[in-house]
Amino acid sequence: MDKVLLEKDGNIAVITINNPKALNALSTEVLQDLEAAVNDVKNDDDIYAVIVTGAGNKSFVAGADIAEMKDKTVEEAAEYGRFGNKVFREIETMNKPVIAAVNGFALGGGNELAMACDIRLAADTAVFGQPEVGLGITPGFGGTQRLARLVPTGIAKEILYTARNIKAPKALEIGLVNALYPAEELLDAAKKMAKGIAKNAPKAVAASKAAINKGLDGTMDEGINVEVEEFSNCFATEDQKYGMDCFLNKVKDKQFKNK
Ligand code: DAK
Repeated sequence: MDKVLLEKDGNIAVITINNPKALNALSTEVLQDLEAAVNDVKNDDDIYAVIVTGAGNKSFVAGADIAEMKDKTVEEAAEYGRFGNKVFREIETMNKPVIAAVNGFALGGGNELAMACDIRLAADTAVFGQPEVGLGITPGFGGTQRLARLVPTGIAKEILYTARNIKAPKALEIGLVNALYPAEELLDAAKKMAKGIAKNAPKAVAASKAAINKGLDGTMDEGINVEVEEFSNCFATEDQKYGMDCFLNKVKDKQFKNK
């Protein structure tokens, strides 16, 4: 696994896309390594929050690998699209929060990867876009679906149809990213947020993520039912008893156990 680096620091994992010669483009090999890293952190009970970023200081991910894609048949393109979507869906539905630290170009599959994460923080030099129609294709790793859910539909359509890149301040203005930082401060800011999240009960954070995601796919009534289920299931955890005991006994320095 050298196309994706996995680093663990306490309860935080950092996944770094490492294909710098192609500005971290998502070749099949990169996607395979990304899936392995995602499975590793997903199954590690000591990891409470995950950061995804790109190697180097120029690019988060410059998209799917155009050189690899160019000569694909319809069937091969469908297989590539299904695999990329499977990996991104694993990130989106993972039982822990994922922060994208967008350190540069987030184009096509790069923007789609960032959108599969729960939260996007970006360098103030980052560039976002879905350039696919300029290459004769549609987005293929969930871009038509996630962008239209994240930003107003008309803005999503403008970005997709014009294939024009947008700069970080515009991405912030439309709500595509949560916050901007000077490039050299981005990873530390992402780690600070991840550590802040990791101080809370991991199972409650995971349940909140599941409730939000499942709820967004259905009606309000269905969403409320999901929330009731996720909320009540928390009462089967040790961390719920512990968290409430800490409050009642005025304990400030909590150490949840993910149990
Ligand atoms: N794929 C492959 N190589 C890439 C690449 C990419 N996406 N992006 C950059 N590179 C390579 C360049 O070819 C160049 O390689 P060498 O010439 O050095 O060998 C090297 O990275 C450095 O790039 P540049 O020389 O172009 O660097 P610049 O600073 O001048 O420009 C740039 C940076 C990010 C503006 C430019 O590289 C660029 O425009 N890159 C392409 C961005 C792009 O169009 N991305 C979207 C890709 S399409 C689907 C599945 C998935 C998808 C669609 C359908 N199905 C199966 C249905 C997803 C599609 C996409 O993501």
